[in-house]
Amino acid sequence: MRQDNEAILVVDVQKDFCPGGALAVPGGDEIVVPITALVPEFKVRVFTQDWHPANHLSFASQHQDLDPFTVTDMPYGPQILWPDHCVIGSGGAAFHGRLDTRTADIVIRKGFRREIDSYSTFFENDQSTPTGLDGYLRSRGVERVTLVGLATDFCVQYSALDAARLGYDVTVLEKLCRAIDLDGSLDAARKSMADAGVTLA
Ligand code: VGL
Ligand code: ZN
Repeated sequence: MRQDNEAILVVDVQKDFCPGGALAVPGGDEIVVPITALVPEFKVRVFTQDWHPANHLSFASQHQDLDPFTVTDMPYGPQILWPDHCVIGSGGAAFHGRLDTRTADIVIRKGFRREIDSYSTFFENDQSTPTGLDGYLRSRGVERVTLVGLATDFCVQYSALDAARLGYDVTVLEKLCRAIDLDGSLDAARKSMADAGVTLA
């Protein structure tokens, strides 16, 4: 059993990020059963869910003449455009069927504002709109967080960087994460996380 001040963050283990889903991460389903086995070791358990309205502006379908996996400018900076995914209430937005969600203390949803994408589970991509997770963890006395889930180079990375910036002691369990790896984004993510003092285990 882990200490009282340690939390596990299970990031976006949803059907759309697993093989067969709308934004499938290679091997995404391989981590589900081991994550389910690991969660009960922690006293504080947070699951997150990417949760977008059907007209979300991170979807290429909302931009004329732009294809998925290209980049556009949003008021808060460059934004990669994605295939439609994790649409609120859709089957693809559901957690993977082999993830035991009964063990979650809280589920944090993010990306539900049409105009702002959210990779981090702490702040949306404008880097100022909070999800409430920091307040939740602080009020439960959490000082150390362990991250697992999807995708290593997007939601896991940005969550880990924000957690480090907020003063948590952060570990990413790479074996229980999988990456999208667009144009070297996995290597870049590993370097950014290491530079920020995140432990890659
Ligand atoms: C994610 C791309 C778009 C993720 C979410 O969970 O890593 N990636 N939305
Ligand atoms: Zn998304």
